[in-house]
Amino acid sequence: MSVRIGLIGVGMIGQDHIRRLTQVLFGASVVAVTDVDADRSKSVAEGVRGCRALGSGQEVIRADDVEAVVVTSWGETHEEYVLAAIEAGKPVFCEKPLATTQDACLRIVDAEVAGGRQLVQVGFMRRYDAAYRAVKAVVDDGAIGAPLLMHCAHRNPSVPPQFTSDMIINDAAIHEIDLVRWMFGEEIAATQVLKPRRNSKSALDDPVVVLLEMASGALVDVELSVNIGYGYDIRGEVVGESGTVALAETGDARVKREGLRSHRVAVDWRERFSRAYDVELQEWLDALSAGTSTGPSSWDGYAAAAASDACLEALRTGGRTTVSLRERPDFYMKAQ
Ligand code: NAI
Ligand code: ISE
Repeated sequence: MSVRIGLIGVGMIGQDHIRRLTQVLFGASVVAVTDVDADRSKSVAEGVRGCRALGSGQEVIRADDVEAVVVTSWGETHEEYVLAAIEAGKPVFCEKPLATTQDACLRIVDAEVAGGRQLVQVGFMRRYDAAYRAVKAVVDDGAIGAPLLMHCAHRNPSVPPQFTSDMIINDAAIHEIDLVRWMFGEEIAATQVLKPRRNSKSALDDPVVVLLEMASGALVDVELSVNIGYGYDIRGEVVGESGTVALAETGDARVKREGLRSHRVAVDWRERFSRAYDVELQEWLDALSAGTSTGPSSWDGYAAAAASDACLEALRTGGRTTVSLRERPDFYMKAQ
């Protein structure tokens, strides 16, 4: 069975997801796209067999032949489209963040619960990355004892001009926020954000160090640098009671020449997480075909946004901010 998809927002990741949905994965066709940049959506639609450009996200969601929706527009626009997809009773894959605030995420959670069907999957693709899965397997196995600390680095070579200091938290750090909830199977209890000396090449509060206190007391530090220049570099190391486990750097060829050893650094997230996006969207398609749901849910999107709101508050006040979550509805209790 092939799922007919409508996609909203044909920018970088939108185009990359169209390529994988139509050329890499099984069981999907992209039949409609839209973008606030109408020329861009027209030119993207022209490159995809059987696809047309529509005038708005709402038109895409309402189109009779669109069975499922992919939202890859800017974060602040996600809420409107996810709510409309739920209203239309259509499954929706929404790129992270589910929405940029916890209040907006709660409106999505409430609408989904009221509709009685789990329709939303959030694009937290690191859960599908082979290197992160290998780290989690070691942690879950107990091989390094109880986890005490995790050190993470999230470095972008550069970010577009519209990227704000808040987005370092709610667009970039949101990945680690979700990742550690998944890695340790527990919630984040409190956050702090530290601002070291600023990168003179950046117009933002950049870098920042985010501290996440897990409910168990384990502590996670995340360095976020969004104008590091040299490449896209994602790191992680868990320190346990009796050992450590570090994220492998994937896909690198080690070169030795002219007295130097070197290996490649990914240019961006498309290269580093290419396979993770493939697995993530294939599992989504497979679940749709089976009439089930899978993957990070609206609840995960909400819990991550609650922690990112707390980080933003901590960034503003310079203090420690606790994270409090609403009670999790039974609706979201199924194992992921
Ligand atoms: P982008 O700026 O390259 O593309 C966004 C597109 O959405 C643009 O073409 C823009 O014109 C369009 N757009 C904006 N508002 C719209 C609206 N109301 N209706 C229709 N189209 C609209 O941005 P990018 O990097 O592709 O990011 C898009 C989303 O994907 C963001 O939420 C971002 O956080 C997420 N993302 C996720 C990644 C991941 O690793 N999972 C990687 C990169 C982006
Ligand atoms: C971007 O939107 C992504 O989601 C990438 O995965 C992330 O590493 C980057 O920092 C974000 O800007």
